[in-house]
Amino acid sequence: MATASNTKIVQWDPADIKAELLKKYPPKVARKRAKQIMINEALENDTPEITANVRTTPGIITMRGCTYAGCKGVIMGPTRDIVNLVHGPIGCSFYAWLTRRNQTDPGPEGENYMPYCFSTDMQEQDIIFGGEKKLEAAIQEAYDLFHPKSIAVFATCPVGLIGDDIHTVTANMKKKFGDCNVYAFSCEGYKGVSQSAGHHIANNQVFRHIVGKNDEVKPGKYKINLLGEYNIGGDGFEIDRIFTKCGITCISTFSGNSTYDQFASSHTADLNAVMCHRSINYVADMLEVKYGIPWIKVNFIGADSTAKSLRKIARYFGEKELIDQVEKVIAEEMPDVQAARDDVLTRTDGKTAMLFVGASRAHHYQGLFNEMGMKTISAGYEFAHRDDYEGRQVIPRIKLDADSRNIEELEVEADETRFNPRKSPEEVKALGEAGYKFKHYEGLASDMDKGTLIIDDLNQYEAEKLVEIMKPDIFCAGIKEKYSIQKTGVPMKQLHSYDSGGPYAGFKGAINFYAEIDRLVGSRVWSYMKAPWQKEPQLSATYGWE
Ligand code: CFM
Repeated sequence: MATASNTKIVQWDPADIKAELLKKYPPKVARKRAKQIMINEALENDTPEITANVRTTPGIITMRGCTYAGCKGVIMGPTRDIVNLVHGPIGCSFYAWLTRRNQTDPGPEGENYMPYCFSTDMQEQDIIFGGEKKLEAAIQEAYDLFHPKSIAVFATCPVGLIGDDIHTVTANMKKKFGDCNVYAFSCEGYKGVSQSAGHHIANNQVFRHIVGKNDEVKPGKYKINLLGEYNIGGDGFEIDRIFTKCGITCISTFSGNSTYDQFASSHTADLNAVMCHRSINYVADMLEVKYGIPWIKVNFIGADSTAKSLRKIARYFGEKELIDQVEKVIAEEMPDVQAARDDVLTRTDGKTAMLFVGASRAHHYQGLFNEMGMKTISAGYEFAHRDDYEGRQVIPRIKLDADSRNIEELEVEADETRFNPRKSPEEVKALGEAGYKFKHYEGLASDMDKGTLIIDDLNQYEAEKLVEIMKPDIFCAGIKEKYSIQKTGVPMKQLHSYDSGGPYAGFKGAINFYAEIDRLVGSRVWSYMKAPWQKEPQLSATYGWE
């Protein structure tokens, strides 16, 4: 196997780059941003502290989204048989209408409401006189048309501002229908500093209103839930293919390609495999406390990570039959991966990448780039918390601010009849002594090289500066960054929606990714593009404080 090379010599000093990024800011802003730009020491658990999950300074063009996006779009959006009704203006509704490219497979008979955009279409008069009646009518209309098993209501900013009581409306409708679970999410866009608050709100309500509703024991031997996989570009389909081949039964995915019943039955699984730690760790913790299901961190982005995660799942169950089958699957899948890797390595080895996505992916994709011999020289999250950078061991030291306290923490206790520890304390101890980690995420910093730059809540100005100075061979982020980066002459790959590509997860996904990145970093087309003012500057200006 080819190893990632370090042929590219680092020509810049990270401290100089940091100073350059901060130079244009007024002093107060510079001081604040300085705490969110970390020069990595790669000291594993002893990385310097980074400031994260704090408000963006007004005036800065952030890459972040809102709390409603995190709740409706991210966590609940991929579930196909729940009618997801947005209480708010049509713009908010339209925004979360499948723009994330989360796919689903209902089969020929299955219910699928994902292609619809359900909205109360709030108008000025609803803002003035209140929107509860309109919401009630919309829930009734959705029920009459579709008779779904569940209707979820999502609050947008104006709903919180005018004080519509969406929880009472939904509770009344649930009682009225009798055969349809109706509940609401107070996920107004302004509720938190980013999408992250929306994840937490969604986790709480799914746990409160759906998880544990179906005790029926599903067939299958090695039963897991896959948490934090959203089936963007078909990633979840590839992971399911691999699980099926290995003989692993996925009871519920939170929430790619999922159904209401999957959530309702998730407490019957024996292990929670957490892929995106940021968005769903709350459900993992609550399932453990209430039902005794342990959780482990996995990652199915990158063929090597996929193999590692499958082995980790097999080791948990500890049965030879599963361990052997997993090895067989890896041995079957890897030759094609290796051939594709060997092919691209001649062109991609030594090239560099920058990754700025919401959270997990800026970490997970580094392994995939490593497989191509590519180094990540700078990365960061839009909205992750310190533990996603520095590892979960810092959680007790994270200071809660008013914005975090604003988000409800559910008080969960062991279920009186259904709590069942899947592993005895002795078994957990034995696995732990053998180096097996439960309930742990080591974060991004420990996987990045010394001297790399880790930047929280990167903004448009800093992104362009960073690219200008460090000239990566590829920059990965989202649609808001795509064109401004391409204009700097650097190829850009969207890691949220995958442009129109994917899947990139699992073994087949890795092969797809190698091919696409190979083409992108090998193309010089963006560097030929020059705007007239780049060829010939016509105007220049300075800020007042300069
Ligand atoms: Fe988790 Fe995600 Fe991500 Fe995320 Fe997202 Fe996403 Fe993302 Mo866009 S749940 S944190 S809120 S891995 S939508 S599928 S790509 S920002 S890095």
